Amino acid sequence: TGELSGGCPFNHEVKARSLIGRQNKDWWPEALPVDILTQGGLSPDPMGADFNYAEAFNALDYAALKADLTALMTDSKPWWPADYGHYGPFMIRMAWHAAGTYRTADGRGGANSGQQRFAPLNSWPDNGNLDKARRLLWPIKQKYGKNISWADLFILAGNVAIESMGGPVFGFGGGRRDVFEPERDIYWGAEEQWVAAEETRIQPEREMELEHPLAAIQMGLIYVNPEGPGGNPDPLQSARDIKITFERMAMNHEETVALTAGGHTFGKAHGAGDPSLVGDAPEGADIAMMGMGWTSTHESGMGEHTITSGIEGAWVNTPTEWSENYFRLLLDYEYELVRSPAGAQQWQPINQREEDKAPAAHDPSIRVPTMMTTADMALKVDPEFRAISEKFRNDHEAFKDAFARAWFKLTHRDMGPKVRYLGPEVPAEDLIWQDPVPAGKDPTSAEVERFSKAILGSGLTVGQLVKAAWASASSYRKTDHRGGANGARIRLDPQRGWEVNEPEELSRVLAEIEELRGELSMADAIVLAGSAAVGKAARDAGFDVTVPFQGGRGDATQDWTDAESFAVMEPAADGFRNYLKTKHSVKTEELLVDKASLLGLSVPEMAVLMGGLRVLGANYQNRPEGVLTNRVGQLTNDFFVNLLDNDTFWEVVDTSADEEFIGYDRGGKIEKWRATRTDLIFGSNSQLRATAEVYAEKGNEQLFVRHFIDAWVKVMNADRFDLL
Ligand code: HEB
Repeated sequence: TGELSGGCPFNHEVKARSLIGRQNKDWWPEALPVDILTQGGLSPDPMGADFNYAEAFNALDYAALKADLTALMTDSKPWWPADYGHYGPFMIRMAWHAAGTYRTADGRGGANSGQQRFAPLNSWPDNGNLDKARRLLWPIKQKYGKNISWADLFILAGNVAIESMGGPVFGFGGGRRDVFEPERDIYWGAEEQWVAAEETRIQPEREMELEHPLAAIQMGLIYVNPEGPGGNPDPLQSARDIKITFERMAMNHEETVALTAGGHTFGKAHGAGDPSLVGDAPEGADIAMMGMGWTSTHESGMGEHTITSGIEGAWVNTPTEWSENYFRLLLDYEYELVRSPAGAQQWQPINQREEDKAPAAHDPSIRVPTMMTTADMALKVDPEFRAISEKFRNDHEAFKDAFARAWFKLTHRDMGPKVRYLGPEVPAEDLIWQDPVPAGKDPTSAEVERFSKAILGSGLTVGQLVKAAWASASSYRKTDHRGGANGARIRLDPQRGWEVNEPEELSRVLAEIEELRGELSMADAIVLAGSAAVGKAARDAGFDVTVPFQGGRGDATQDWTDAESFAVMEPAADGFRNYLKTKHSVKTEELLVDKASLLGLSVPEMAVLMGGLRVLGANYQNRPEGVLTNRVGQLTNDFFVNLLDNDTFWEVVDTSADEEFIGYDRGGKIEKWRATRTDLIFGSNSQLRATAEVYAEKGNEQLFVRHFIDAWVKVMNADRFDLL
């Protein structure tokens, strides 16, 4: 498991990597290819596109569900007996690992689609035995059916677990709709092995930085190795890894300490015996195991004999009650390095008092020493973490509040704005990481008409208006539902200063829009300006169309904009504007596909927007690449017609850069066009070419315009959750 057998398909000398890295097919080449049935756009979702999860959730008997979950916590099953008779800690770990894959760089990972049910996450070493936690929830999932998604249930089970052990909880918002297939769009890394000691991703002596967008130290981990970097029990180095990985999870250092300490106030680690007796992870396990894995032949293989991480023992003497004991034991005792029965390195209190020992998980008459992992020791040894730990130790209320809030953030970070939260336990308080936007108001159609006329008469070009609207709306990403045109954060820091947005030109365009907007919000006016320009461009090309506009956006304030958390969203490339900040190890055309994927676009939508934006004049700095038309500013299919013209041949400008190309007329090598990789890929890639051909065909000019407008409106409205 977790190792690729046979020859390595990678040339290690080559730095270039593919966008998505290793996929399930690489790890489990023999897995059933269910995905062949999703070819041709056939959805694997048995609930169908018409299913409205919000409606179903709102019809849920929430109190009854919570009561059932509470009862489950202490209903120990013989096939996987609960430690201390309480499944609470186990459920917290499950919820934490569901949410903890979230990463800020691309918004991917996280709890919002129930991915822990699928490979590779269901089989990651770090998720060991969580298959049982999910299976314990099945009778409840089955009972409440469509009214609660798995994704919501994982997080709610974590909350109920905390509550049932007396811990603090800040709230719960439902609304995570399940998906029915493993994610294919996520880069988990390029390693050939999971949790391989020599392959830890941060190695300061080799001056390696954790590669973006990754947020875990090794393939197969949610964050860091509990035994220390590469298995080296060095708490200071562990602190470094923890800081980086939790920052990538959107957690500052105080939140990181609160979360870890609060989490390890509960439960225990499992390392009762020889880890080589543990069988294959779920995805590679025997069919009779029915989707469960890690079968262990160490004694009974469960209960007191469980092997998960290999570390053994509880952190505190009261593992099923919220308490102050974590910081007390961490800070009051000196610790020595010992080995667990599974051979893992862990830390044990020296001269531990009898009353500070923990009950054995399946026999309360026996008391056993508590332990700390190397990662816990980081909170004691690293000076910055230490100061926070002492603060929390001396102020338990502050710790409680910090844990509750950090847990809420962890588990809701990828749900987007608060309008998406459902249920009776949504906290009233606004939190800055929710990117709050005040409610807007729907403008009258007279106002819409007045502004459209005024802005088109302002002297600004179609390209300028389209670019401003695109810059505003295309910051959206469906992965964590952040960004988008609502709030008009394009006029705030940091977005207004992003290079891709051409700050000086943008500020001139925004000033003009501001002056003319009247009663419209800025957010509405920016979108409407772009849409009016698209409409004009279509009419100038001879098409009688209107571009639908839906107003009602609000304007956010700078105070309620977390500049730091938006900074990571700055595009390193935007193929739609033919913008590339610096050349990447990933091919430029892959960055376009990634951007399209974050926007939730289909192949035809991506193509039609690309081709349309080029001829409208929306290129970064009005660069000539890809503007394959002689009538810039008119919405035509010229891009596709000229791109696929057999009389043109293309040559690279600079072979080493391999980014820019010149298109020559075959008869005489006369320069006709300029283009980038992002442009040429629509002629060179067979699948994109097939789509490009459709839009270049005679008779499809109108179809192209219609599709462009549909895709444009989709992007403009991508973040209008208030309309759903
Ligand atoms: Fe934890 C458990 C590590 C964070 C919560 N953890 C655990 C374990 C380990 C760990 C190794 C054991 C497992 C077994 O079973 O064996 N963590 C860790 C690390 C980190 C963490 C390294 C980073 C620093 N946690 C965390 C957090 C949380 C948690 C943040 C929440 C909030 N955990 C937890 C719990 C548990 C654990 C609750 C218990 C579980 C049971 O009991 O089952």
